[in-house]
Amino acid sequence: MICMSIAGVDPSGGAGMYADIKTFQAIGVYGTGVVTSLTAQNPYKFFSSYPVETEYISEQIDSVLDVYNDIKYVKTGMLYSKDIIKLVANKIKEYDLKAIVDPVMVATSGGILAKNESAEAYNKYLLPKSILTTPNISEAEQLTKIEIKTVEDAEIACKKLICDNIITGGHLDGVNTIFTNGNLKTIKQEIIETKNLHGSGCTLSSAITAYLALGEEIDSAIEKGLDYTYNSILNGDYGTLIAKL
Ligand code: PXL
Repeated sequence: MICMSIAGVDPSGGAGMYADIKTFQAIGVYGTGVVTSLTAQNPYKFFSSYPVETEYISEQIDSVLDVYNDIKYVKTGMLYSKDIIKLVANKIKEYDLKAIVDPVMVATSGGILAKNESAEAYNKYLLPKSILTTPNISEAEQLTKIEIKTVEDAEIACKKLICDNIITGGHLDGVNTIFTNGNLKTIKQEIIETKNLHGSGCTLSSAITAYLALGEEIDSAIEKGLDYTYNSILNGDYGTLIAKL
């Protein structure tokens, strides 16, 4: 099975494209990776980013899908600008792909992963063509304009997001709020005391993508993805853990 990540590169390896590819591989899926932006960063400090021109992102996508035409599932990470979000939405339509969108906006270290225009562009162009989005609370707030302080707020935001979604609950006592196929539910996970969370969002959305590519239904892919990410955080070793299938 093959899937694709369209994301930015974190050269320190914990987040972004490298985290995605490592996660795909650990779960047993071959990963292809289209780069939207380089960054200079480590888990503690974000120095700068260097976005790739949209024409070149387009050429990368076409060159991979030209031969790997059995790719069905695509995960998106750092897309940075409205133009890149729009391009990716168009490619998803053109190639009839199933997209899992991690609408990353700010890195844990404070680095800017998306311009201010991005929330609107996600809502307008990409989320209507996606099968799942995986925002954290702050991203869900920007996408829905709902302030999220409680699980009830998250549930309201969940129903307002444009496609099926999981709002991750790292800042809500570990309560993940999930809306799939018209049903709302929560899954509570234990909070792990660690400073080592860099890339955990990337790991979750790529793990879900890999499980979907392996044929799991959406709810089971989400549960397995949550389990995989929990174990990765516990082991402090994202993506290299062999998944418990
Ligand atoms: O974790 C979100 C994320 C996504 N993509 C890139 C990142 C980060 C966080 O640092 O650097 C490239």
